[in-house]
Amino acid sequence: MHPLQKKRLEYIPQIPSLLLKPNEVVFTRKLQERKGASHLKHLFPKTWEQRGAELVAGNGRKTPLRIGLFFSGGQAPGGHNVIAGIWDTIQRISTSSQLIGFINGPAGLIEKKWRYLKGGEIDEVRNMGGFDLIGSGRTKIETPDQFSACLQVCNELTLDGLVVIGGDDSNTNAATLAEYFLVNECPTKVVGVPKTIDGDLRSDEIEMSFGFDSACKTYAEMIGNIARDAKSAKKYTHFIKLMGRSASHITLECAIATHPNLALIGEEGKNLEAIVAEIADLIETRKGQGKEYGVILIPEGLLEFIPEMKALIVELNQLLAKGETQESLKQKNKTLFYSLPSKIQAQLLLERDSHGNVALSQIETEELLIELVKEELGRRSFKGKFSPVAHFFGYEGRSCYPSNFDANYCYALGCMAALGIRDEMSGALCAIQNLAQDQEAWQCSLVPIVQLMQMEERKGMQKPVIAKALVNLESKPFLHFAKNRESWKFDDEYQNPGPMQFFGEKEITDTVPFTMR
Ligand code: FBP
Repeated sequence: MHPLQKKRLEYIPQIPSLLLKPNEVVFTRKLQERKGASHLKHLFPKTWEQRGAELVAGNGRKTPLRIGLFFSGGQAPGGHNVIAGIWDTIQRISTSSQLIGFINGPAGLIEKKWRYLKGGEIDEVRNMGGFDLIGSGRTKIETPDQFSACLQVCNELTLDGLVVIGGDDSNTNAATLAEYFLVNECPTKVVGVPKTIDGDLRSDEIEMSFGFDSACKTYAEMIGNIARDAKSAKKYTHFIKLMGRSASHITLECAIATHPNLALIGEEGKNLEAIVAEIADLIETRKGQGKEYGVILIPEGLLEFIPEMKALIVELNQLLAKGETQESLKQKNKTLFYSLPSKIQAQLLLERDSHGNVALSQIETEELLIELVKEELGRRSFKGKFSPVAHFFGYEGRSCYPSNFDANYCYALGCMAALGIRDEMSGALCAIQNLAQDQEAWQCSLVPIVQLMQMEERKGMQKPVIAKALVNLESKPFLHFAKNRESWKFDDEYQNPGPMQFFGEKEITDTVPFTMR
């Protein structure tokens, strides 16, 4: 075993001491009024009324628990620590407690594919990246048969609780399952854990989804290296697409960490022409300074924010959901579609996932921009050298070692999920406030998922879903970025954060994301 792997396995996550004494704490409902859209009340009659809960001192129940869990959606560093946190907590409550892992995501629950998870194998994945202990999947639980299969499996396995470790779509699944179980008098409680490197599962109470910190640190290291290489070789303009399905949080975080020459933030809503002109201007001006190189960050979700591309994607989604083709597009969208390079056309038509999302990670936006910028420079009779290199950083950041922050955060989330189930909370998401502070200041609560939901069009129909948190253009991190980006364009203030650190000075090992501070 690699010595680093050995060292990481031995790392003890730092969490609020309260969470280590499950018998001395309880989740208690908060007194404040419930929040959330009242038009969802009829869809969630049982869970809509529920208020959030906070962890306070009290006598916790000591009876053994049987908990099932699954990972859902894309990998995010720290997932295994959620499992470790659940396991350790239920063992601290009673050594007769049992943990069941459903295999390959929600499909494992529907198809009754599961196995007991035991201490020994959990010890082997503590502080490790990936979801390989039980796998993950993107199946949406939506048909009446799927709901009734889930209920039957939870009843047969006599589960006290089910933990859904997932992002916005997966926790939408958690909310609908919780409601269905309550309506049908199934005793299994459903608790969610906020996972996604995209960082878009956020609210006033959910300061961050797990995995974002580790993924951004991995990408920032790579961007920093490329920037240094660009400045040394002085011959390439690097177009780097960064994962993060819709929101541009990852790009913003990495931009603040590395100071690229340009970082596009989808939420600014620029049209394609303006984006291409901005890049061409950058290249021309830098050429004037003798700098025929550069680094440009592109968020994976950019296309969905470009007004004309968004209209095209929305119409395509509707047509594909009805089994129709691009030939039925309205004229304006059709003209745009056929004006795109054929590779991009094919990528726009790729199969949607079971939640109706377009496969943005597969669309080569970086290549599209390179092509359009080449054309634009041609129109401007640009005389300099433009040698673009395209990169996509995505999967490399999803299963890396979790940072100390994610290792700690995930272990704490796992402890909370187990306690939430013991205290019979359902349809709630684990949330920790004050994450940027020392662990003893962390405040642990459960947020009703329905509070985070709204109606959106999916696969051509209005569906209740958790609203994705986009980059707030009024927020401190964005304003910091906006204030500095002009000088980053031309002054090459590249930062090189280097590899994520686990040992040594706390100010290097235990940093939290810039966009969370
Ligand atoms: P989740 O929202 O499920 O966490 O997934 C995030 C993500 O990594 C996105 O950033 C990306 O667009 C997508 O998954 C890629 O999905 P896939 O693994 O199916 O290619």
